[in-house]
Formats: sequence, C-alpha cells, structure tokens
Amino acid sequence: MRLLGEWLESNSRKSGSRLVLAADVGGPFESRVGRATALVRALAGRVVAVKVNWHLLLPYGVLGLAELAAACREEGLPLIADMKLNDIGSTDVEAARTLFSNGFDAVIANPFVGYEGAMADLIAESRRREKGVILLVYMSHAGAGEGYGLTVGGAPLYAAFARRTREWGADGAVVSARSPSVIREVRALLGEGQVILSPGVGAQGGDAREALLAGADYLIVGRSIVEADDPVRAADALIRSSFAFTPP
Ligand code: BMP
Repeated sequence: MRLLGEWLESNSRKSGSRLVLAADVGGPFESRVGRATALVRALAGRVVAVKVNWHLLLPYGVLGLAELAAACREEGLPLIADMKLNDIGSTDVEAARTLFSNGFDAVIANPFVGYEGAMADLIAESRRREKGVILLVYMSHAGAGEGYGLTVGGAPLYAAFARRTREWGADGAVVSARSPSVIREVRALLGEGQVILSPGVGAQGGDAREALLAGADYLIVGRSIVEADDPVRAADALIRSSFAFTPP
C-alpha cells in the first residue's frame, strides 16, 4: 500500500519542497486544463502534490482532466480532489469511486457529517482502493472560527475534528496556515504519520515559515504561484522562505 503521507514525504525528500500546488487556474474555460497541465510539468520537482478544485472540476469533470491526471502520474505527484465531500456515505463513495478510477489519489472531506453512514464508508472505500482521505479541521478564511471554532462540550470543534482524524485513521488534516496556534494544537492531537496540509499562505496573508514552524507538514498554495508572472520563480521563493525545512 502506498500511503499518502509516505508518498508526500518521499517527494519532499527528493525535491526539498513542502508545497502542494493548488492548480486553481481561472480565465477562459477552454484553456484551463492545458494551462494547469503546463504548470504541473513546469513545477514538477518543486511541489510534492497537486490539488484541484472547482476551477477545473466544474468545467471539465473528471473525464476532462485525463491529461492533467496523466501529467501528475508521470511526474510522480499525487492528485488530490478538493470537493470537501460532505454527504451521506453512498454519495461520497460514488464520488470517490469516480475520482479514484480516473487518476485521483486522494479526496478532501468534511468530518462534520460524522462517522456512521458517512465518513466510515468513505474512509473504508479509500482504504480498499489504497487511496487517501484528508479531513477539513480548521479553514483559512476570516470567518472560520464561527464554525470550526465553536465550543462544543468545553472544547473547540476543530479539536474534536483533529481527534476524529486520528481515531478514524484518515491520512491527514487541512488546517489554516493563518492560525499557527491552531496548527500547534492539532499537531498534538494527530497520530503518527498523519500530515497537516496548510492553505492560506500568500494570497490569504498567512506566513509559510510560521505555519511550518507550528507543525504544518505541507503548504497548499494557489494564486501566489498560479497567477505569478513566473510561477517557477514564485515557487522557488516560497521554498526559500521555508528554508528551515530542507530535507535531512
Ligand atoms: P490560494 O493559495 O490561492 O489562497 O488557494 C488556496 C487553496 O486552498 C484554494 O484551492 C482553496 O479553495 C483551498 N482552501 C483554502 O484556501 N482554505 C481552506 O481552509 C481549505 C481549502 O481547501
């Protein structure tokens, strides 16, 4: 079995990078997948994985992303579907099967829906297919605290979600890079080998180094690379700004 965490770590050791490319390509619909694929080729060796969101999934669907999926496979990069799956088990499993049969290696899901009849089914399907599940634990937008920070039973919801990540055996958690203190708390609650992926650096104002120092394993970065005049230079600058984390 190729565990997602091991795959990311192996890519990180080879590249000296902790960047996950959020391939959020906007602009004319017709050219998005071609531009995203060119980005993957240009940034291979500088990123450890590729995440796609509605920017590509909505106009193209998984069948339309075959070219991108092939590029990720050839470059040895896991392809993560960011649909924040949030439904009953049978529906989430249908989505996961479609993604996993078409070149995707992991999905992001919302632990809010609970285990029985929902996440249990999705996690079991992913295990059966040797694919990854990453749970949303604390988001990066300004209002995240209004949901993920709610106090439930005397503790914040994100702490319960971090415990669920460990107990349910997910591959890792998404935690905002803009909240290093939350990253620290979540890190302490996760199990061995479970990774923290942190969005929110660059365009959203978070600091790469702060997030990594707090315990994030990887930074999910979109606009500050994708929309840069020179995406390769932008990625290199981000790698340098997290210089304390070069491979051993
Ligand atoms: P950017 O670096 O351009 O802000 O992009 C961040 C990416 O991570 C986007 O795809 C966004 O949907 C995603 N994301 C996020 O920004 N915050 C979260 O809490 C969870 C996310 O998936």
